[in-house]
Amino acid sequence: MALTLTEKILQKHIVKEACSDTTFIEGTPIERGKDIAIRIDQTLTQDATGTMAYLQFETIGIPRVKTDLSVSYIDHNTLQTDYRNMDDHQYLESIAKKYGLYFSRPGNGICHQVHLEKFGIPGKTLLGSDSHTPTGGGIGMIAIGAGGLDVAVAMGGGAFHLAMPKVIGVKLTGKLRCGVSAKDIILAVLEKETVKGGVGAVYEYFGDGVQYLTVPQRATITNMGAELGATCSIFPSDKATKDFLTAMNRSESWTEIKADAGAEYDKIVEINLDTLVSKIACPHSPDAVKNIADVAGKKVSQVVIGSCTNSSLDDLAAVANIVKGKHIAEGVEAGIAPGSRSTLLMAEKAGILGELIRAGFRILESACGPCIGQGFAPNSKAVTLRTFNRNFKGRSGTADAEVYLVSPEAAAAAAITGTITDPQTICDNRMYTLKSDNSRISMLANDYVPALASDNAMILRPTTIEEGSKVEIIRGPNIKPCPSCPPCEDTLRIPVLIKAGDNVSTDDIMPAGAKMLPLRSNIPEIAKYTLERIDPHFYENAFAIKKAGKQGCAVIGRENYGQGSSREHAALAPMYLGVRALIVRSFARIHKANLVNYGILPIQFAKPEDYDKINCGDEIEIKNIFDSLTTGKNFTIIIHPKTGASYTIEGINNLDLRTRNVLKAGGLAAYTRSGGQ
Ligand code: MIC
Ligand code: SF4
Repeated sequence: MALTLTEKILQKHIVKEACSDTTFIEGTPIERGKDIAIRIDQTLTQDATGTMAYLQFETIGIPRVKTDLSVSYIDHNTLQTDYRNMDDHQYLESIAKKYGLYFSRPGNGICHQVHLEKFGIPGKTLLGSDSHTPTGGGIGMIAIGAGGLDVAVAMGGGAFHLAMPKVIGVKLTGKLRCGVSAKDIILAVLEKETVKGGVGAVYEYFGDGVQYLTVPQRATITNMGAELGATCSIFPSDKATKDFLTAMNRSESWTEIKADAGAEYDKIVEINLDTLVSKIACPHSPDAVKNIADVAGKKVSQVVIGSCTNSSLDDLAAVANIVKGKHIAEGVEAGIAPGSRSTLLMAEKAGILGELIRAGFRILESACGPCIGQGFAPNSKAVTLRTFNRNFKGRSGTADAEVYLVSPEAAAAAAITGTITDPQTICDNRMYTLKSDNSRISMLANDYVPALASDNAMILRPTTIEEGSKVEIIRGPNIKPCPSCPPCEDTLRIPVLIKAGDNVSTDDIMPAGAKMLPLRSNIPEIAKYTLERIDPHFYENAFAIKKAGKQGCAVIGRENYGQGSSREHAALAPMYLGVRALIVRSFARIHKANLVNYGILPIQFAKPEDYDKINCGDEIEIKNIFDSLTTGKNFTIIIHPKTGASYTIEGINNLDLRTRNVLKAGGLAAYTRSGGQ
């Protein structure tokens, strides 16, 4: 039977013993929506989610990670305004040495960019405690973002559980024109599919147009599959993949993988690259996409190039081409953060870095930086153009800034003109044509590249078990144990403290940025900022209920609740404050899994209009919870309004058996301790 690439890789990784249904037959499509468990070959963590992940991993009590390869990256918390960030770095380094992980030192680059360059292998599975882990799909991996606890379980050899996703085919035809780039492809997909179009789906790219895209370009596209809400996105592994791996001195990692001829997709989205134009995502959502020509002329005060989406050598070269011989326009501040140390070295060697400095770019560290609100915040009411993947309100560090997401070419064009400019109008100027592929610059076929690309001096290799056994874990005073979840109860009667709208992001639930990131290892402290963007009094109200020894509280949301980051702090902190149930119209995938891991009931309204009836301050009573979790029956919820008569609504119980058992056990840690798989 003809299989999609996604099915082929997932089938090879099914762990039958861990699935509730063990009837999979190799070569036959797995029923969509069916709960599956897969073996994880590689894991990655970054420092902002890593400390919690490793605190959990330590409790598993094994001497060494059980994956083929696990990497701990330092790339998020590099501002270091006091001891706390570096304390975290030291904790993570000592953990890596004790348990046999690779350790990518601060300065080595952004996890996704480095993983692509140094570790990604076509056909393998990768689980990462960061929502942009699907970047690895650019090299033909099934690469999935998850909460730290799920990654800890995978490092301990446990399977990763997910519902078999739908496979949406994206057919690319033709070739990108000058000035149009990979970023425009994914923005075009977002324009069609929206930020919730990908929930429960994998986007698989195919078609004649694929061959002309380099791996870094493909990775830009798979990276932003996270913004579609997708489980992951994937490209086949072909000649371009081989060229990339060869340039990285890793040709032995290459294998060809592709979908079978005649593979059937659940749906097909078509993008014709011959006619695609430059796009822009407008404030404050990655799917608020327009043709850049429609907003051209708007004055810009800031431009930032970088992030795991667009910080490869390809991207830097594209920028250098456009700014060559010119300067950053007066009134604009421009910054650029190369994605990795290798990229920086290669850009230096090719003369690209010098060109950027000459043009007036401020060179930022190879790290997440401004993408997560760590420095380079825009001015008040700024119009800032960024090559990043998210433009949620306030994420830049400036609440009233207007953040637009664009390609490196469009960012460069705005940097020199001072206004939003369609790069197609100025794209004939190419100096750094490392290899001409008609549309874009490629890092391939450059004899200086492999030597620099294989410089691994800033990656510590795994220790032996014997070496590891002698390592003492370094724990700074800000690293506090992960709080445990309350036991599951049969009846909950709890007040609604927040009623939120659509697309609440994890940035809204638990903000990031320079002030918050040092608190990532300290839940009682970080909990003080929970949901503050929606209700500044949430912490004190929830904490008062907790202190009074009551059962806790509930939060109501609409569509796509919890979109964005994988940070489990957005579930852990609410759990710590006593949130026991979330009732919404729909959830984002990773956040829903994190809620379950921390014992919070994720319930969906059976009738969407019931959302309109509930108000803040009403009490909800959820009855017979054990029965619902045992049998899979829907939840019965009695609403006791502040005024007026009580009424009953139904909550959908679409949780698979294992998820229900995790909730019954009071969260994943308790479930795992009790022997659950
Ligand atoms: C993000 O882009 O929001 C982050 C910061 O990388 C997060 C992880 C985190 O919150 O630490 C993500 O995408 O998962
Ligand atoms: Fe870092 Fe931004 Fe990428 Fe998140 S999206 S991993 S903060 S660069």
